[in-house]
Amino acid sequence: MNSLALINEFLGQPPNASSHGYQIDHIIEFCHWFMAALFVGWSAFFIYVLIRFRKSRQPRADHGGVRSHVSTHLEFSVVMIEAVLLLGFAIPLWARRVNQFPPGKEALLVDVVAQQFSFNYHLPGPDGQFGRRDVNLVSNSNPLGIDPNDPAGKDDIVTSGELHVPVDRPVIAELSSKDVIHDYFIPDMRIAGDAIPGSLIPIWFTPVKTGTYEVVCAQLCGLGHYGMKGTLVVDTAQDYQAWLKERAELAGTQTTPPAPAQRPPGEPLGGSTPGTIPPPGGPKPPTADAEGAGASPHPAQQLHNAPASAASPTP
Ligand SMILES: [Cu+2]
Repeated sequence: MNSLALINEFLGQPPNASSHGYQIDHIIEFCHWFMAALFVGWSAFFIYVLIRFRKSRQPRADHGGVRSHVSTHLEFSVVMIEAVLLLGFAIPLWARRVNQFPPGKEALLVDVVAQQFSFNYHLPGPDGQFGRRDVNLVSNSNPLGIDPNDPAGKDDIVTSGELHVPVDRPVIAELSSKDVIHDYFIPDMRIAGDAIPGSLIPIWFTPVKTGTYEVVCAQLCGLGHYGMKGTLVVDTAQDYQAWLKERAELAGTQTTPPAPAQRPPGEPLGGSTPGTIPPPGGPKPPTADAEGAGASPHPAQQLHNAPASAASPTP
């Protein structure tokens, strides 16, 4: 489905690649045209008033004011259009996003654990079970703290930076963070969600076009925020299976998952709080390993078993 998207294109919005994105694009496009009409209308009215009520023509102020009801009707129409936009389009679209998750069996489940300054992915592997994650097991070589003694975690896939998903299959991503608040944003998929330490926030989308898309962090999360990017590759079903196989083989040959991304230039060394540089001679900040690992109890397990409606985040 193609839509007239002149303003969206003008604003630099990339083409949509998800099943629900067209609706979002329609709303954004319509709102911009509506605001443009309002801007032109109110500007014309303002200029008319300046001329019509100029001092030379109206030397004495008329305290009776306007007697015509045109402006009242206009204002009522604007309120009606805005109410229709909000109640008829925006709220139903939002409700579908947060309440109507696809069944866990149909969807691809992935845990996204953000950290300064990269996104880690945890996939359950062929058994469909996520291995236990423990904050105390987090280390540079085990960035998600996966318990090596949990049989469910033996076939799990951990990757950083790049995620592959199959086309035309819903993806449920459960977001959490190891350090500060990040935001997992895939502009082409028209989806974003905050990754908050101590919270599990599920989002879902269905990619409809194969390709390589940019993932960015949309919360100012530290000095290296500008470099917090990743890649989402939407594969055909065969390519996705091949990627899974490759990842599984890689996991077999190397006992440790890939190390987290290096700190981008500009970020102070050490596990200090983002954006803060410890004063000279001050106490040493704790290392990143000692902090929360986003290793929430077991992120996706509840999501798999819970009814779809229960998977929505509570405000
Ligand atoms: Cu971030």
